Amino acid sequence: MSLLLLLTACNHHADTADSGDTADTDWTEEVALTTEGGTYYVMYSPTPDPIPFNEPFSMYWMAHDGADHGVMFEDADLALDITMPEHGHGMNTVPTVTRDEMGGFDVTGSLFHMRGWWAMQATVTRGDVVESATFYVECCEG
Ligand SMILES: [Cu+2]
Repeated sequence: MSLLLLLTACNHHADTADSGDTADTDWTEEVALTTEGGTYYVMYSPTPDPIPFNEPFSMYWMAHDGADHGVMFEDADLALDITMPEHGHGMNTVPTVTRDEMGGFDVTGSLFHMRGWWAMQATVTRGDVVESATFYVECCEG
């Protein structure tokens, strides 16, 4: 657990260094992405869907091997860093990540308190292989 916290801290530091320079960001909403090293194929789905404004929502995350609908790892760990890159802040809540018996992750307690673009950096750790993918979400319909 301490390792995950450290990784989250490091990622947050990188985000902070980049904040204010989002001109090159590809603001595209995806629900499935391959991590930057090609090792993991990460998917998520929110509940409710679409994510509501200023209300708690849950997510289910899955980490597969590098191929779409490949093997879902049962022994991976997931850390999320959820921020608004254009504003340099995160959420006011701390989500809880719980791995289920299938190897997926129930994430509860997220809340988007501002409209605009949010970035969810998902970092998957399995053994020595730590890779991330960043999912963008525009908050919110309605
Ligand atoms: Cu904001």
